[in-house]
Amino acid sequence: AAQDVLKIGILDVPFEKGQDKSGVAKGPQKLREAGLIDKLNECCGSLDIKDYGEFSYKNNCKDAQVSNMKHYDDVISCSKELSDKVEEIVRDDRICLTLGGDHSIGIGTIHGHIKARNDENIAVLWVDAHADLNTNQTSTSGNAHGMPMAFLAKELASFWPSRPGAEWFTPRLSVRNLAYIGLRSVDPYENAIMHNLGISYFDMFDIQRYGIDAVVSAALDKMDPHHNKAIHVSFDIDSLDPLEAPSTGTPVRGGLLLREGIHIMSAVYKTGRLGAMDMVEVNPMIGSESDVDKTLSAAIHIIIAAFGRNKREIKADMQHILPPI
Ligand code: EXY
Ligand code: MN
Ligand code: MN
Ligand code: MN
Repeated sequence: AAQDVLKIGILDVPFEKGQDKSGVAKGPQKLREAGLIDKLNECCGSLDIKDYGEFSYKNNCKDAQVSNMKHYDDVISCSKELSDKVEEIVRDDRICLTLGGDHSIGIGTIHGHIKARNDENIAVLWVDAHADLNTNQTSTSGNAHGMPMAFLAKELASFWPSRPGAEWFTPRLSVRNLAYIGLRSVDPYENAIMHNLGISYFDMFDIQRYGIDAVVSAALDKMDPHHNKAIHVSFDIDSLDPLEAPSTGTPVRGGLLLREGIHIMSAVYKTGRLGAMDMVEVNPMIGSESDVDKTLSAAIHIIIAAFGRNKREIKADMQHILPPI
């Protein structure tokens, strides 16, 4: 059950070297300027928010590289320190809210979360238009933000014969504890891996057919059949339709409505087991001013849903101001 006072830790991760477009590193600052923390406090009842500020890392493996993975050295150095930071926040008994940054930061946040709680105790809900399941050998772009799930997965460890500079890293996430929602742009190798390993996913077809409420409960059942794990939600804003969230680097049409994104996070909140959440790929340098405002506001709506904003509270407020019958 949800606690009375939710303890949250917020961390900004302005990392953008997992892809080619500049601007996504400005996501965290713009989310704050758009009023994220005030809105959390206004809309989510009593919260205990600790601000961990802006994360930074030192590149301690400048010579490390693997083929076809751009800025491998930065991705590895950032992931190492980020995983320690997220571990610390979770051990502080706070729900860790990480503001990205591109999606390659999921390597560090999920690894850190697992270090804090152990492999079998965490389930990952990856909300995304993309599966982010490429290895450096299957990627057609060489962009690390298309690879974090493949990097983390136990079952794919043998596809990464060497990971120089990543001796600290053990792939500990089993794909049995993973579910996707929102997929609509999956590369052929990613598709083969998903089917070979039997990964649970709910694509736009499923959402259209069954509705978001049924899809999110099916996803929660699949990744956590006994309903006892801490849930890590990695929310890529490009899961939303570009009409709802245009300011992102790899938009794909035909996506989630904002209302559906909110519903996913409300359902996760209601489990009482949200352990960490990433909000990634918000790029305030893409699109017009109104595109950017729309995207920031969508991301904030989704985050406040994760921390308990819901319709019922709005109804309760309304009863206050309506004249008695
Ligand atoms: N699958 C493509 C690639 O690997 O390059 C596109 C990946 C986009 C990843 C975005 C952030 O979710
Ligand atoms: Mn580099
Ligand atoms: Mn992604
Ligand atoms: Mn994506």
